[in-house]
Amino acid sequence: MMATRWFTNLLAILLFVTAGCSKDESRAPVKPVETVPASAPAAPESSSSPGQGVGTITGKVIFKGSYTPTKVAVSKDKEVCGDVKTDPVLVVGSQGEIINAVIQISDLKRTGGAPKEAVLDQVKCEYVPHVLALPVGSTVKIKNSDGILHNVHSFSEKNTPFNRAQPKYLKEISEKFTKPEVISLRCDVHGWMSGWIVVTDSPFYDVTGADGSFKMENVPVGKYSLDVWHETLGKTTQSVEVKSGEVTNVTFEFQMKK
Ligand SMILES: [Cu+2]
Repeated sequence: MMATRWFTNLLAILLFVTAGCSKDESRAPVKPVETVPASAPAAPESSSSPGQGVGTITGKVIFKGSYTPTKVAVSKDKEVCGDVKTDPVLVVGSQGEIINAVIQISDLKRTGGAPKEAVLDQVKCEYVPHVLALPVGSTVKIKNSDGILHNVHSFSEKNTPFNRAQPKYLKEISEKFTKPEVISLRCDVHGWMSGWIVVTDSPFYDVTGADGSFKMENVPVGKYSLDVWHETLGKTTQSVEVKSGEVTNVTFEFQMKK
């Protein structure tokens, strides 16, 4: 009889302890995901050999001529998207500054360094940023801050294309890019939404800001081809020479293609 009671007590203690454990596990705090801001400047992943010396390349991308941006009427989800959009395919500042041009040194190839984890958001039915440049092997977390249905549709040849619906409850989807390529993004729900992901194998690249400027630091001394790409204006190249401890300034000028 004593043995039976002892066994019953033991069983009760075991049940109590087990219940306590599972309760604790369910309360385990969820660690927040850390992301790198999409606007983080390109890190100099290719280090120069000791004593070789490094320099800086700065510059601007400028539009010559007059340009009036195109307005696009919003046809649905106006409560989130607004009534009208400025078409982001070409945005020119008051002094001709071109935003969202991608600059890279085309004859230096990436030899190492960690890929990035970048963020591409959808805000008021626009891709933010409109142009995202990142190194080969990087992952992009595509967010939907709008709380309405978007559809992220990529157009690429070297990287596997994807076409993913992103309803309001799907806050984040993740895609990895393994080949250098310029990739177009569209939303099948909102026809005016367009964006670009530029995957580069160059260790030195940048995207122009609102003032049309770019900057690359710690570039090993040497002569290089500097490429610029813009989604509407096309591509062009200039030769640059980087000298130790000096800043090389470059200006790219574009005109509307005829
Ligand atoms: Cu959309």
